[in-house]
Amino acid sequence: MTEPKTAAGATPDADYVLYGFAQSGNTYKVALLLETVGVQRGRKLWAPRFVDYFNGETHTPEYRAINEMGEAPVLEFDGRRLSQSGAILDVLAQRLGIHGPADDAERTEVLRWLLFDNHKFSSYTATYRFLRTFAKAPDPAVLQFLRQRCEGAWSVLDAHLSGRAYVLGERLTIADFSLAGYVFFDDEIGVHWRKEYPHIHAWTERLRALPGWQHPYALLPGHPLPKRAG
Ligand SMILES: N[C@@H](CCC(=O)N[C@@H](CS)C(=O)NCC(=O)O)C(=O)O
Repeated sequence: MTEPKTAAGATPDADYVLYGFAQSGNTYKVALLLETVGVQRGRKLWAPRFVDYFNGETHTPEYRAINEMGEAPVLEFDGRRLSQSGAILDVLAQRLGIHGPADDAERTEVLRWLLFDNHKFSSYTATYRFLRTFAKAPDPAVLQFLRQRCEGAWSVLDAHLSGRAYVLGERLTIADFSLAGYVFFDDEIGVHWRKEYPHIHAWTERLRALPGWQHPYALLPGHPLPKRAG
């Protein structure tokens, strides 16, 4: 395994090295879990390794050797590298013994929400927010299509959270961390959770109250955007 290139200030002996960047809500899902569990346990569990996505790093052969899927996040631990935030959250819940499902029924429920998140909630929200915030001249028709898909997914979660503190009920699980990837970029998405999706708003407030909670731009390296190469 090649030596990880850690960002400035990273702890080289951290248990987990997280490849990612501040604008990546998919990276944030994992960072937020590691940070809040670390604060709860009084120990820093992870160090970031900055991925220069906006200068094309995920397309380089070197990065494809790290993750054949060419994506962030990647979690490095015990000499292995794992991609896909849902798989990473599942492994972390098992290894850290926290935020995982308590029985088979909960395991199925967690999986159901991780799949919904990856297929619809985070994926549409991320794509829409990317075009709206970072693309030079987004096609208005594409933006409108994606906005509708987002609103459908946001409505599903909002209805589900009515009368529930967290996705599985009263207990915080990895399903919450997964769905929380992009929700704190509300200004960049152009959504007013409190007015339009009050149950999502209340849930984001609960997450914000977790000891160790930080906004993705504070928790991960790369904000503000690095200069474009060339
Ligand atoms: N389903 C994946 C999505 C990961 C993903 O789309 N990552 C973005 C950054 S947020 C990425 O690295 N994209 C690289 C590319 O598309 O070239 C996960 O949950 O980890």
